[in-house]
Amino acid sequence: MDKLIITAAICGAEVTKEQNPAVPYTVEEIVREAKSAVDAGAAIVHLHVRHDDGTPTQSRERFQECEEAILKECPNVILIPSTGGAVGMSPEERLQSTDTTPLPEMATLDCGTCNFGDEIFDNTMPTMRAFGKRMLERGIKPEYECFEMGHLETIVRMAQRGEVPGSPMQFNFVLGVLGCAAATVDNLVWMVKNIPAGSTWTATGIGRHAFTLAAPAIVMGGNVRVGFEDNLYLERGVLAKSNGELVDKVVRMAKLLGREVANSDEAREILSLKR
Ligand code: KMH
Ligand code: ZN
Repeated sequence: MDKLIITAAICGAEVTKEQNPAVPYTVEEIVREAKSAVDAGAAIVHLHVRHDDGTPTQSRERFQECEEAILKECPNVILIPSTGGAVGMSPEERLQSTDTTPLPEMATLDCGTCNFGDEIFDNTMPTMRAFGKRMLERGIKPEYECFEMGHLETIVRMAQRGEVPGSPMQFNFVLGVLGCAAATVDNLVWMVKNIPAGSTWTATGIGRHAFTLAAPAIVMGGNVRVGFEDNLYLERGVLAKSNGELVDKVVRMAKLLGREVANSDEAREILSLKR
């Protein structure tokens, strides 16, 4: 079994300091949280950025500033900037995160429209095609975000048609978003059974499912994402003081279950990234 790749989703677009004071907004706070996650064992940082007041933004300049600042502190980390942004942003706005210098090695590509709490997260087929085209042209490897079973079937078909980058594909199964597929082991197993041979995958459990989905992913040979974007608590009633604490819990789980943790270069090898 390959080593375990841990991704830290350090910021997200929706969570706030009112919910957990350690949620980062400023460049300095984002660097602090990225470093805490990498020091704890994360090979990848999934990045959203904010204005200083916490408002989510997909500004190219803000991504550039944050990525440069993170890479100064964590020169080897793999960054996966979001092209999902926040609900309601236009595709053009969202794609700015694929415009930085150097280009990101990877970026998220969301695989279908879905409910997102009380709102709609809009990812039409033309939007997905445009994002796929951009990543094909720029050699950016997508991490395919699947919130629903149909998302997986759709993106695999689009890859077969050459509309988005194909084999080897990297999937992130984000389970437990209100309005989407639940964070159950059954759903995770269904997803994993339906990916093309040679693909890699990550499991992300939302809220209290962060660690209950991490455990099966570790034993099934998948990878794990945790972080404030997905979950603010270390355990029931205990807010995490940093993203590093959430990553450290996964590292400890992996150790207990006998799985080694990959560093960023090992993760590049597993994900077939060319640097
Ligand atoms: N903020 C969510 C609406 C991604 O990063 O690509 C979308 C999201 C997915 O976080
Ligand atoms: Zn995200």
